[in-house]
Amino acid sequence: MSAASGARTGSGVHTQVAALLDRAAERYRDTTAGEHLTDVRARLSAPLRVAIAGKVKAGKSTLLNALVGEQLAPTDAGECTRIVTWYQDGLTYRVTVQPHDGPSAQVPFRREDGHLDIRLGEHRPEDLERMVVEWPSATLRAMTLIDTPGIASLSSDVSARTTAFLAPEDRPAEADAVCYLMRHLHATDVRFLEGFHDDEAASATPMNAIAVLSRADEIGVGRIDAMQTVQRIAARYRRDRQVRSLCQTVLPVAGLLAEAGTTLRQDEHEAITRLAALDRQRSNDLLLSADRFVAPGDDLGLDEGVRRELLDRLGLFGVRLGIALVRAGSVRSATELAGAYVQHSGISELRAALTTQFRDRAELLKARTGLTALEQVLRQHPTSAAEDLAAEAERIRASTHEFVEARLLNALRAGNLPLPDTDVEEAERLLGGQGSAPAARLDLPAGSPAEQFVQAASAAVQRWQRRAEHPLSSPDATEAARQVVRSCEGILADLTQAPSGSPPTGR
Ligand SMILES: Nc1nc2c(ncn2[C@@H]2O[C@H](COP(=O)(O)OP(=O)(O)OP(=O)(O)O)[C@@H](O)[C@H]2O)c(=O)[nH]1
Ligand SMILES: [Mg+2]
Repeated sequence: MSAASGARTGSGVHTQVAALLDRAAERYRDTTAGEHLTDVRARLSAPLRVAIAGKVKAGKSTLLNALVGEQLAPTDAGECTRIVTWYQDGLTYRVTVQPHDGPSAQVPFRREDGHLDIRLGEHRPEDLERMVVEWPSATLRAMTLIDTPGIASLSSDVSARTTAFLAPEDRPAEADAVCYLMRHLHATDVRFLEGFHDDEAASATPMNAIAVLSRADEIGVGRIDAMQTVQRIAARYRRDRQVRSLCQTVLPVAGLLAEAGTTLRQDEHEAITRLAALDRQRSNDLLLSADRFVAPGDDLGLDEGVRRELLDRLGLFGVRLGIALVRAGSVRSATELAGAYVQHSGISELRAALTTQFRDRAELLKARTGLTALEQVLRQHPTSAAEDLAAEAERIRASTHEFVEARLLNALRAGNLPLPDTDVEEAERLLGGQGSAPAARLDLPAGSPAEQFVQAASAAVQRWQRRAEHPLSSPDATEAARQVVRSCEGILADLTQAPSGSPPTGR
């Protein structure tokens, strides 16, 4: 990693919070608060925790499977869908259940047709606080994914379990960030997103949330241009003030298509090819609805069971898309068809957003969770011996530039600063709103020569310096401009510390 890659943005605050938590754990040694602080400290070195949340049947588990590239999370109506389940990287394959009361226990599991089949035995889902699936996986090495039961469901105790997990009242949230799935934007979705925000300065912060318009292929009623329609809807949400103040971005994703793409089998490609060979009139009739597609009939060369399975795996849109691609000669093998499904699904864009918005700022997000946890302990177990810790926590929040950037981004997104729209857009970018890497901040292609980065950063410093000194600017706008200058100077400092000629890499 070059000096330009993150000395300033990530590790500064992380190191400070780690040192503070060490001191706090020592101060509270031999107490339950001390034990808790030791756990909180350990979280700083573990992968970022991203929860996947949303209403019942929003497509959470399917999306998780698509991200991991394996069918780990159950997508049927089985009892396991009612348990908060952690999927984390491990040295070996192991499934453990953690009851609310009592010791954790390993449970047996097996792979069946690619699915992970977990046997709970005598454990009842409602008695379990969580289930942990350890699975060696590159995706999970970068971030632990937490599948949560659907909220606002008929079964209110299941909803309550998820809400208590994501936004607990008496302890810090277990997840550092959330990927929230919604099929349309409803009031309950808005309430949920508001609830997840941490209590920092009592203002909602969109930094730790990404919204996904899920089951995107269904929004355009399965039409072949469904994904374009849904792209337009997502773009509209992204411009919406309320949505912008609640999450980083809104992306449409057809998780089912992505899951099928990452796990497509040869026989599925063959079935699509056979359907593509049908007379057009015949196939159009067949694909009018899901019911028609699986209706009994044997003149297709594909029996009913196969069609039903194909529909489960691809949805009507996926079947139509596959047939169109095969007919157009755009795909000639199972691998090419799999690639096309992945590409159409929007999962790559989501992955990129998870990387720039969450993974690249994992240290800041984790530091924030750590600080919130510490502040809670200090409030719940006040002691005069810990007063300096509270002061230090406050100092880190108030003056560490990463936190200042986060607060400013938040205010900009909420429309709370009197700046023209074009300035808001540029300020957001320079503060890391599109990703914290220098390329994202300066809007340059990632591989650009170092001089170009220096030039762009210097020009931005000058531009925002002038804004900060403008006599007619309001005090808030002046302060915001000063902080943007600080961010740009930080980028410059990192750049000039980098070995000469080396292009800046991601933070
Ligand atoms: N067409 C289509 N169907 C999907 C998509 N994602 C999920 N589904 C289907 O929707 C149903 C629910 O999917 P899940 O992934 O289990 O949804 P969930 O949000 O985890 O559901 P709960 O955990 O029960 O709340 C399944 O039948 C999936 O096949 C998608 O992108 N497109
Ligand atoms: Mg589920």
